Amino acid sequence: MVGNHQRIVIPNLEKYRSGGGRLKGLRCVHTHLQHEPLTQDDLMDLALLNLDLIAAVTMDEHGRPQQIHAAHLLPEGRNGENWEILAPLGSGQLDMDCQGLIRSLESEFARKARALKVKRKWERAVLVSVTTAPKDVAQDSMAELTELAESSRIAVVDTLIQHRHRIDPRFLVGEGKISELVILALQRGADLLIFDQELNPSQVRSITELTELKVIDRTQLILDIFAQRAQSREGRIQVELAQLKYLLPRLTGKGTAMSRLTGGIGGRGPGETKLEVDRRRVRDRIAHLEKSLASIQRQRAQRRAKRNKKGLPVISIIGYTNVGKSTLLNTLTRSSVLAERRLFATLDPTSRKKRLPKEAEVIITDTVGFIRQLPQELITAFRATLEELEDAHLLLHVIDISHPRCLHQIQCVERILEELRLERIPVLRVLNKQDLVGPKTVRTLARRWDGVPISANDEHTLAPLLERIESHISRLRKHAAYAGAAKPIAVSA
Ligand SMILES: Nc1nc2c(ncn2[C@@H]2O[C@H](COP(=O)(O)OP(=O)(O)OP(=O)(O)O)[C@@H](O)[C@H]2O)c(=O)[nH]1
Ligand SMILES: [Mg+2]
Repeated sequence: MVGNHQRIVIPNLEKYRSGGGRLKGLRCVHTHLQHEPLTQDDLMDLALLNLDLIAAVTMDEHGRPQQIHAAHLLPEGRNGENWEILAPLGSGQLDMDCQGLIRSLESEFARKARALKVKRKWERAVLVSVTTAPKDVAQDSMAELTELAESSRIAVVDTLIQHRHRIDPRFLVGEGKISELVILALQRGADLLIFDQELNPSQVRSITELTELKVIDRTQLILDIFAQRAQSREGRIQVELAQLKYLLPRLTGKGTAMSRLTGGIGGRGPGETKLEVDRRRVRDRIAHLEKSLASIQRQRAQRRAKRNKKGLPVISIIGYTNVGKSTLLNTLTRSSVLAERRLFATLDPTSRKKRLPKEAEVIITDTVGFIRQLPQELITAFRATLEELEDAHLLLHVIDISHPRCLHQIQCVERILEELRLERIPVLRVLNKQDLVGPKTVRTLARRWDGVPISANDEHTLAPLLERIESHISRLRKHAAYAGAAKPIAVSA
């Protein structure tokens, strides 16, 4: 390598081994012209490249070697430092056992990696947010990213938020932070970086190349959760479509970045082999999936039409993810749809009949939860499922009032309803999980948001909700009879 008096440029080392708790198998020995010991840049190279050792040789005025400054990485941080700088050696004292040192370091790194592996069934990730947003907004978003990761069975070993006035378009994070990230990941046994911000293809590539870690963003994480959750044939097709559409514009490059991106988390997602194919074949696959989806959706439309002919009022439960929609459906209709403390437990809509206390029979449907920045690919893929909401005569907007960010969640749901052009359907706000909040807060919120407080898991709390639903339905029925609305509602029952 040749550099100038300020810096050296390290060539591409991609083909050297890395990962698995091992060092790079390379030592970097270079000269320093001005007697200076190792610089910050040197230490950064050490960390970023995962070098076995970095050494700088200073020299006297005749150009003869004088002192050797060397440093190596530490398997465990010490006093906030991730490397050990060795005491400078004279040029005549170079009898250190380099091989032995590196061997013992490597075995320590490997032992740590093994210990982590035994403990982990889950992948380990460092979450990163690079943002110009205010601190609390960034922290809230990060908290949600953590929930998302955990819902995808990824252990969050650390988080890092960087506030910037300007975002670096190449790496997003500043270069200094990148090396901090690499070291953090190495020490905490993480092999995955998850960014809260959407990354463009070239950012994924450059961060992957620089860090040699798997890099994904929030969108990909959500897609991944959906991929794990999809049960029905329709759901699986929709998710694969969304994944492929997300991937297509990113299929430009080659090399490590791409294979990692397509590998998804733990090799889930569309899978590497399937995606080593070129863009044309991805497009073919998309076309094929769209065709199968269309045929499934025709059947679904027939079912819908049949249901509509029966003329039963349809009540759809909607809301942010994990607020208790499925739990409410279960309690209302005594069914046992999967309800879980995970984001996006429900992907496939479920419908159940229910007879309301006073009279009418209604259909209640449970839907997929909403989330902030719901990836556009998913909205498109799930359009048909979401369109079913158009049939609803009443939307129950379930809100988790025990959630610290519930106001944001409400706003987000209302925005998505607008985007789906559903805002003309009457909405009843249902304030769920009242058991987790003090009675005074419940009263205040019920007044402020004009909602009905309930505990979805406790049947005894549902009477006021049922009353409100009944009065809505009967008002609707009068209105429908009066206005001759297109949507027929059974007057019998
Ligand atoms: N304490 C309490 N917990 C509740 C209540 N309602 C639901 N939960 C819990 O909240 C979690 C999420 O419930 P789900 O019914 O799966 O929520 P969801 O809205 O269907 O979620 P997704 O389908 O993932 O969008 C579960 O662990 C429920 O047990 C409630 O009234 N009180
Ligand atoms: Mg659910």
